[in-house]
Order: sequence, then C-alpha cells, then structure tokens
Amino acid sequence: MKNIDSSTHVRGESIYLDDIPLIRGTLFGVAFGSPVAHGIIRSLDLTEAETMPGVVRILTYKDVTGENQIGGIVPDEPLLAEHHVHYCGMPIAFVLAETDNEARAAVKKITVTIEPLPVITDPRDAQAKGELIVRPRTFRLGETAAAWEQCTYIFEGVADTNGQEHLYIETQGAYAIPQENNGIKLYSSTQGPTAVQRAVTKSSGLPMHQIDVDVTRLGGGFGGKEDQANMWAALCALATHILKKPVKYSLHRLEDMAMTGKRHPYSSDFKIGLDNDLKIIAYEVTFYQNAGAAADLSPAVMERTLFHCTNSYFIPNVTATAFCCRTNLPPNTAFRGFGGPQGMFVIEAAIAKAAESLGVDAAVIQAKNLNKTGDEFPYGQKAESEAHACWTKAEELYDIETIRHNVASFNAANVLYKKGIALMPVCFGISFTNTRMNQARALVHVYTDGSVGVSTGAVEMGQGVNTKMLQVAAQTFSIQPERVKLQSTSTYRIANTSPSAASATADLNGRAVQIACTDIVNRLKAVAADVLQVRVDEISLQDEYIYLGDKKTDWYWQRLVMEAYAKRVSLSEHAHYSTPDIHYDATKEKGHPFAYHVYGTALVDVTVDCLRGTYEMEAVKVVHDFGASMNPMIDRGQIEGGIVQGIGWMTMEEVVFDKSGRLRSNALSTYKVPDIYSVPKEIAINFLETQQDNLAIFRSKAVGEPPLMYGIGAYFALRNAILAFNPTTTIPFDAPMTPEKVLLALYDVNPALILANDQTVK
Ligand code: LUZ
Ligand code: MOS
Repeated sequence: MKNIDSSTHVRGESIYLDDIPLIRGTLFGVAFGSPVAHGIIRSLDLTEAETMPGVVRILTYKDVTGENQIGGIVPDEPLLAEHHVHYCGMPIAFVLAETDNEARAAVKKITVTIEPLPVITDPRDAQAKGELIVRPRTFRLGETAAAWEQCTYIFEGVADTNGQEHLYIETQGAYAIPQENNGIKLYSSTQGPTAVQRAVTKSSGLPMHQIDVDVTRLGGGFGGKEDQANMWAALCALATHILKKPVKYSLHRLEDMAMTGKRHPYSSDFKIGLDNDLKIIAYEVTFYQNAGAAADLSPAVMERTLFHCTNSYFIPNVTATAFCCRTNLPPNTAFRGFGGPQGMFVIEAAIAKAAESLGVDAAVIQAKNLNKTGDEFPYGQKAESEAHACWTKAEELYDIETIRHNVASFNAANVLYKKGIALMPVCFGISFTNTRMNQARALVHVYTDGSVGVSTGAVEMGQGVNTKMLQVAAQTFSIQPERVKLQSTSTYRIANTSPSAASATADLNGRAVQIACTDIVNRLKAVAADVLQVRVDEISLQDEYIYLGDKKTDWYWQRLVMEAYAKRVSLSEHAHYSTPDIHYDATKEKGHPFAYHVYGTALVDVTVDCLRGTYEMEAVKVVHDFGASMNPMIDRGQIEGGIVQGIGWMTMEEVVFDKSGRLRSNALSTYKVPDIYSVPKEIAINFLETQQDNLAIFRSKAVGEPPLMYGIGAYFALRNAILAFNPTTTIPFDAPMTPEKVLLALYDVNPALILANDQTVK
C-alpha cells in the first residue's frame, strides 16, 4: 500500500503547523536567547523593546504562573532563565507582538548584561571538573581485567564522533488557542504530545485535562522533537494563559539551529584484545557524552550507547563505562539511533585499528565475532541472532569477493583515485530502554455508514506510521482501506502517550489498534451469528463479506454495522497494549530490555579523489532483517533515508561551536547536509524475510532507526581508500570524515598542527 499522505504531499495540501488557519487576534511570540554561553544575568533591559510597534507584552521568568521548569528526566531546565544562563540561545524573554516581524524586531532591542563565567565545550574537560549530570554507568560481562592475559593482540585508541543537526524540514513551533474556563488547545510540531502536555502543565499550573495537544503531522522529527518541542509549546501556552489570546511561535531556521540541541558528540577511549584466531576476547570502553547544559534525554541516550557498545558482536569480556558530561552547549537530545550509533562507531573503530595494525581486512575480524542465537549481550539479554544470516546473504548476493577483487585491481591501476569498501553489520534493540514507556493506546470508532476512525498515540512525521495503522485496522476488519481514516493525535482522545520514538511506534500503537479492532470484530461476529442463527465460530469476516464455512453470504460490512447499532452493540473500543516480558534492573545493569533486535549488514563502496580529498559514494548494498515487512515501500524509504542521514553524519555534516560556545555552523551555508549530488549512486536493499515469531505488529520489524547505522560503513570505506593511497598515514578516528580531513589524511598532515594555529574554531 502506498503511503496515504503521498497525494496531499505532492499537491501541497498536507497540513503542517504553518498551514493551520490563524484565528483573528493571534499574537506572535519570539524568544530572546542568551547571547553568551555561560554567565550571571546582571541586568535585563526591556524598555526599548516594549515600546516597539505592535509589541503587546514581554514575558520573563517572573511571569511564569506555574513552576519555572520543563526538565523531563532531571528537573534542571527553566522555561525562562532566571539569573544563570548555561548556553548561547537559552531563552531569557518571550516577546509577544501583533506580527511575527514586529516580534522579531523587538527582540533585537532587548539588552542584557551578563557577567561571564568559564565556558566548557569539551566533555572530557567537564568530566575532569566533576560536571556530571547523572551518575556514570558501567555495563559488565565476564571479567576484562583477567581476560587481557588470554589476548595475543591488544590495541588501544581514542574515537570521536561529532554532533548532528536534525534539520527537519519543518522547524519547531506551536500554536496555542484559549478555550473556555482556562483550557488551552495547543497545536505543536511534537513527537511527544504528552511530553508537551506535561511541560505546559508544570509551567502554567493548569491540570493536564485542560491542555489538548493536537498533532496532525510533522515535517520530520528524527528525535529533535521528542523532548525539544516542549519549550516552544510551553512558552506559547503560558502567553495564552496570561493574555487569553491565541499565540503562535514558529521558529526561523537560524533560531532553531542555534537554540535547540543536536545529536550528542562523544569522545571515547577503547581497548580491545584478540586471540590468535582473531576472536575478540575483551573490550573496554569509556564514553564521554557531551550532554550540553541540561539533562534533556541525555541519561537515556547514554544508556542506549552502553546497550549497543558491542554492536552485532559477541564479546565474552566487556567493561563499558559512560559519563554524562555537562557542557555549555544547547542541551543535546534524541537523534535517530539515540546514542546507539555513537557506541557502534567506537567498536568499529577498535576493530579497524586491530585490522590495520595486523594487516588483515576488518571484515575478517567482523565476521569471526558476529553474535549467534543464545549469545549474551553485556546487559544480560540473550541474542536471537540474524547477524550471520544477514552477513552471509550479503556476501553471496552482492558477490563481495568479486567487489573486493575489483577494488584491489582498480587501486593497483590508479594513482590519483582510490576505492575503498567496508562492511557494516548492525544490531539494534527495539523497545524504549525505559520499560514503562513501552505502552500505547488506540481508540477505534466504527460509524453507522461503515466508515472507521482510528486514533492512536502515534505521531505521523513522514515515517508512514499512519499508513501502517490504517493497514492494521483495514486488515483486522477485512474492509477496504478507503473506509478507514487516521485522526490527528490528540491528548483528549489518547492519554499518557509515549513519544513517537525508539522505532517502536508502529509496534506499540499498531498492537493497540489490532486489539481494539479485534474486540469490535468479535462483537460484530456475535451479531451476525445471532441474525443468521449460526454459531459464532462458523463466521468469518473476509473482504467485507461474511463467510459461513466456504459460502459467501450477501452480508456486507455496512449492513452488519447497522445491525449491530440497531441491537445497541458498541461500535467503539479503546484498547491498551504493553510489551510483554521486558524488564531491566539498573542497579545490576542486567535484564531483558528489548522486545527483539533488528539485524542487517551493509556494504559501502566509495571512490576518493586523492588530489582534492573529495569522494563519491558509489554504492550501499544492504541485507536487512525485516521479519515480514507489512509495507515494503515505506520500509524501503526508511532504509534509504536512514542510510543517507547516517552517511551525512559520518562524512559531511560538521557541527562547529567555537570555544566561547557559539554555534558557527548556524545555517545551511556553513552546515553541509547530503543533497541529491552526494547520495549514493546505488542503494540496493535486500529483504531478509524471517519466519520466526516476534513481538512486532504483523511480525513486521521496526525499521526507523537501525538503517542510520549503515552509514557508519561510509567512514570506514573512506579510511580504507585513504590507506590504499598512503598505507603509512595516521588517521585519527574522528568523524565526520569531511573532504578536508580526507586531504589531511591522504598526505599525513596532523590536523592538530593546523588546529593549533587556529585560535577561533574548535
Ligand atoms: N527515546 C526514549 C528513544 O525515550 N527512549 C529510548 O530508548 C529511545 N530509543 C531510541 C530513540 N528514542
Ligand atoms: Mo527518536 S531518536 O526515536 O525520537
């Protein structure tokens, strides 16, 4: 089935926040953010701004009617700064004016005097100064200290990954509309309607039942709107609550880039030990997570880094420690993969280091250490592994031996162009690592004309979840898809939703839809049995007909629905689903946190121009474990998008903050994202269809995040191409591998020498 949004997208009729018709009297809000990264506010002068044309009111922390706090995991984030500012762009005041332009003009007239304090941008500096947001965590399997003796080879190193700007096409924003008796209707571009509702409740003081957060769809989220839509929604809601006027704030791209958090940069130390046979015997890793100035989701992101620190491999002795380091950057947040990619990069770097030092192909070490069913992850869960199945199928299907041979002969025949390939296995756990979040609800109404309305907690952000929900309802009812409509996601209809995140949205909400529809179907069957005077178990619904044994009756869906209505049988159902059998004990760091894992293997093939340092992505060829895909077109789209986004993170997207904590890469002129010219020339995706039962909806495994990590292969393919040109060069493990860094590596120039001469740019 085609994505149900395709035609309105193509015609430009899809409704995003900025397409919602404005109510007369709507005011426009714009936040005034701190101009410095760390300091104490000595004075704030609003007088000139307040006299600017159109300005209605300027709110500061003094106006907050509830608690001046929007922190989620840790209450460490004020809605509006009081005295202490912790990052550049931290909201200090909220200007309300009759037009958007007037609000922005007034913001420019606000002046603030801030006494500067030392700025930390580096997570290792933060850790050394004791600036930790939560306690460090350590995952252990076996005993690394004792295992080093069994190792023939031991390698150590440092591996760094940088941040990543979400660059959702639709920027953050919210529109609050006052209702009678203090209620607020809130449109928000959020992945987490309930997260927004909670933040508004806390900061306004209004109870949750007064706040209806309503979401039709987002123009992308990627994790950036899991938690960080809260700020803008809470500011609009506060202004609406105080002024009793509709208030809208839709961030400009520059504001969004400067004020919101990104993927967490990590700096990590690794030590890896292998035996004679290249089996990995021991692995120690320490992660320094750059959390930014407040917790946001960082503790959960850090936890997932630990969960995925061994990627697809079984390693019998592991010690993995992570520090959640407070720095003066905007609070970093969820981003597709949620810390998993950062963890996987380090183990792949460790394997690459071993391979390069021993003069073997990294794939030899990778293949020897892939996990098998029954192998234990460092957190105690046992693998049900498809790692070998994906790897072996990729080797055979894509004839990787021949590709290897062709790369070697190309490299032997060419001096200024070199090719490189890398294999990237992926193993990603599906479920929120916070067990309690793995629940969802659905509300299904069958109307008397036979049409069906479905509401869930799932937020459509382009990933196609509404199409999947519609498929679940249509299939369970055995009716035409046209009869089903997905309603907007509203906290009045579905309460206490988990954010649409963790790749788990279709699984959780789809199961709830399935339960609701099945309950209604059972009631309809009872009605049919009653009317037709047969036993219920003789009745089955198929393609809108009722089957009695093999005989089709002339009973249609619509007639059955009317009959049920006439008999006063409920045609509505509200269902709840929670993932069974998952648990985790954070004191022991052991449990069974994931419903299942998604596996896959990608081959990445690149060509480097060794004169210029530029490169082309020739091909990415994937075998991906889908279980039994319920929508191959949507799933293919998710994989293609994930691969390109992952390659962007690993090769070209360079978030740059200067030492004073100001974002230098603050626009698309200075921040390079993949475009049509930089996507791989070929993306091949093979569906590994597995017959095993799993907890996914219709056994169709989650697909949102895992493919991003195939992009990590691009980094290592580039490395291999560089080494083909200059086998003795030293290349730090420091992603992204931008053309500048490729050039330095090709000619073995130490980037630190260049950076040491540059006083401004980190
Ligand atoms: N969000 C979250 C996530 O709150 N918990 C998770 O485990 C998670 N995993 C991936 C993406 N978002
Ligand atoms: Mo996400 S990183 O699944 O919001």
